[in-house]
Amino acid sequence: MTGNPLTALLGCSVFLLSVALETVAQSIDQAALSPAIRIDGCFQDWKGVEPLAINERTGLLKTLCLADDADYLFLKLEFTWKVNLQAGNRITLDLDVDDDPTSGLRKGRLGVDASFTFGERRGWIFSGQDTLSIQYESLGLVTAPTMESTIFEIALSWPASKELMTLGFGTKPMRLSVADESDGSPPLIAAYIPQRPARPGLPPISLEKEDPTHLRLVTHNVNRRHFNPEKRDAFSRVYQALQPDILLLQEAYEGTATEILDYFRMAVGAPLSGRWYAYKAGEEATVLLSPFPAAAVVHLGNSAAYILDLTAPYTGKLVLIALSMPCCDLDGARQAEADMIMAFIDNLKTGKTQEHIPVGTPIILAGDANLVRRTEQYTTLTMGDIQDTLAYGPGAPPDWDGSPFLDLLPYHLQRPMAYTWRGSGFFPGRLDFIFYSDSVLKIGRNFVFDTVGLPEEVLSRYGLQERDAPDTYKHQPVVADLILGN
Ligand SMILES: [Ca+2]
Ligand SMILES: [Ca+2]
Repeated sequence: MTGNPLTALLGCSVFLLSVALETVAQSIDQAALSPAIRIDGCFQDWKGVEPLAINERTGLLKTLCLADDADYLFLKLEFTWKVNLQAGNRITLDLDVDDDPTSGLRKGRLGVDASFTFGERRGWIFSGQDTLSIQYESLGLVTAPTMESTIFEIALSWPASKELMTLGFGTKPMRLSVADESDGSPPLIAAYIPQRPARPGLPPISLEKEDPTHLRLVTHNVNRRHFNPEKRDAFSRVYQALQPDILLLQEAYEGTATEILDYFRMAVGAPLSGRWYAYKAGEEATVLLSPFPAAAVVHLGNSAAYILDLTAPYTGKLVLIALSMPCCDLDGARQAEADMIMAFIDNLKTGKTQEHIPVGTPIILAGDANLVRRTEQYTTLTMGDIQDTLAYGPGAPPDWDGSPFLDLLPYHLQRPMAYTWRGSGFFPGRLDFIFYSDSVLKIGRNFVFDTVGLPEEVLSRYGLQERDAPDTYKHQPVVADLILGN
């Protein structure tokens, strides 16, 4: 875990637990064949998978591990220093999918049938006399973590490309190479025979809360799409299926809070019946819809804090910080906002703000944190470490027991992935997070909601169409059922 020790401490501990439960019924042999890799930026799942290629000399590349299952080829790449996998590098994967130097582009003893340069986010398929320019979709590429790291895990989908399927990708021995084309260092080269084991332990898919007393929080960056008439049916079906009790939107610029509540009330129907409250705050138009009145709403840059007065059968307060942090290359602004948010929480807990909360009040950060580059922002949001201590104070571990916030790390229901954003150009990424005070709050069912690839039976059970989730927006709804009280 040299790449991201924090992930090991936080979100990945949840992962360890769930893997332990899932794998309990497997025989040792099955477990060895099928390590149940999940593309989540945590690497305990690779335990026992030995590197097939090692570079002991200088240079960026260190080790390459490989694994596979029925659906994916998995790579684990370790580097000597931290990189952004999606920009500013010339790390290139060459695939000889049939281990045949006579098919594809000849490179040493490889006949390269597909090539992909991660830092340029593009590649090529060499098919007969044709060279096809490709982007990540042609390989079904998913990588993690989305932030900078010294270690990454990568999935390629076996059937993503017709050309590679024709060559027998995933059905025969293959050979591959990972090179740093920015220097002349030797590539990591490995031969591999896919085993294609069935992935164990996917439970039956069910969207309902496990208990009616749980409060379902759904967070979703809708980026102005919520009032688009062409999107209305997809939004309606998605939210009728998810039945939110607390709906947190980001970038819901159009409309007042009440207009947005009315829109979702009409679109979604029953779950939003009764008395509901609607608030809108923050430079990036976060909106909170819930049956609870807010004792205070505090602007925190693009983000905002909502301090809710819970009503029967719940008691006390609930602090919800809607994350909508500055995007993309804006590392400095994103860090400043993370600092401001964590300083606000520290001040709120220690009675230094106008608002007051009882000791032990659950605190949740949820939304689009846009963590696509530097890792310090993640450290700030979990550990409470503040970078600009002159402006915001020293900071402190944010949970009531002096521990960090837990990173919930929800997964897709139908695939071993944790990404929450899927668009063109950049690879699918984990941009949306739920961090929370786990010393005083438990979370039940939780997942990243995607309709693509859900079994037909599940789609029809919930009245969904397969394109509904991407037809709302590139960000996916993230769902967490809060277990409040005793
Ligand atoms: Ca993993
Ligand atoms: Ca070949």
